[in-house]
Amino acid sequence: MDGEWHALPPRLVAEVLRLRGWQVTFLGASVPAAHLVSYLHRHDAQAVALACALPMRLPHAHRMIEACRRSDVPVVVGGRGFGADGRWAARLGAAWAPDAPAAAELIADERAVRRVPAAQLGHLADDEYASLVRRRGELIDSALTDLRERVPATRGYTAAQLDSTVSDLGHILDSLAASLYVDDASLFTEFVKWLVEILTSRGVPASAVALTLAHYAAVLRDFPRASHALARSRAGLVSASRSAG
Ligand code: B12
Repeated sequence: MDGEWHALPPRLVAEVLRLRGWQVTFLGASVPAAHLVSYLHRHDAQAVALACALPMRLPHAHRMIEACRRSDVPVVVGGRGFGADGRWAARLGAAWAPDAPAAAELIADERAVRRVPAAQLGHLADDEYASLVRRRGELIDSALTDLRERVPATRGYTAAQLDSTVSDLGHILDSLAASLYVDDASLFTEFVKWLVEILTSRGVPASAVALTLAHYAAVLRDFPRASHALARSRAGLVSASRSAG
C-alpha cells in the first residue's frame, strides 16, 4: 500500500502463489489506492493480496481493502502490520493469512475470503482519528519546539539528526493514529516499546521519548482514547526504567 516499502514479504507471497499455479501480477511496494483501482478496472483480477509490515500504515491498508471491495474483488491480507495473530485484519473486515502457503489455500476458497465479518469501526464516529491526522503537522512542530526547550542537546542537532527526530515524532503520531483507527491501545504501547529500544541503542535516552509522550498527552487531553493510549505507554516506560534501574 501507499508508503509501505517492505517489498520482499509480498514478493515471496507472489512467488509462492505463482508456484501454486496462479497467474500473478506483482504491483510492487508503495502502490497508491488510485493505481490499484485503475488496475482492477483494466484487468479481471480474481483476488488481491495486500501486504502491510508496519501497523502505523493500517488506515492506508483499510483504504486499499475498501477499494478492492468497491471493485468487488476479494482481498487477502498479511504481514506483521496486521498483528501476529491478524487481529487488526479482523477489525478492518479483511481475510488474513499468516504466511504464503496459507494465503494460497485461502485464495483458492473464494467463499471463505468473502465470508469475513464486516469491519468494526464504529468508534471512528468520535472523530479523534480524523482530528489527529488533520493536526499532524502542527503537533510535530509543537513537539519539536518542546523538545528543544527541555533537552538543550537537541538544539545543536545536525540536519540529519533533526531529520530523523522529525520522522520519529511523525511515526509516534502515525502509530497513535493507527491505534485510534483500530481502537487498540496495545498497537501504540508496542510501538513505543520498540522505539525506545531503537533510540536507546543509538544513545538517545528513554526520557526524551517520555517527554514527547507527555507533550502529546497535554496537547491531546480532550481526546479520551488518545489520552488512554498515551497514559498506558507512559506507565510502561516508567515501569521499564524502574526494572532497568
Ligand atoms: C528489510 C526491512 C526493511 C527494508 C525493506 C526492503 C524491501 N525492499 O523489502 C527497508 C530498509 C526499506 C525498511 C524500512 C523500514 N522499516 Co523495515 N524491516 C525490514 C526487515 C529487516 C525484514 C522484512 C522482511 O523482508 N522480512 C521477511 C518476511 C518474509 O517476513 P515477514 O515480514 O514476517 O513475512 C511473513 C508473514 O508476515 C507473512 N506475510 C508477509 N507479508 C504478507 C502479505 C500477504 C498478502 C500474506 C498473506 C502474508 C504475508 O508471510 C511471510 C512469510 O511467513 C524487518 C524485520 C524482520 N526481521 O522482519 C524490518 C521491520 C519490518 N521494519 C521496521 C521499520 C520500523 C521500518 C522503518 C519505519 C524504519 C525507519 N525508521 O525508517 C522503515 C519504513 C519504510 C516504509 N515506509 O515502509 C520494523 C517494524 C516495527 C513496527 N512494529 O512497526 C521491523 C519489524 C524491524 C524492527 N523490529 O525494528 N525495512
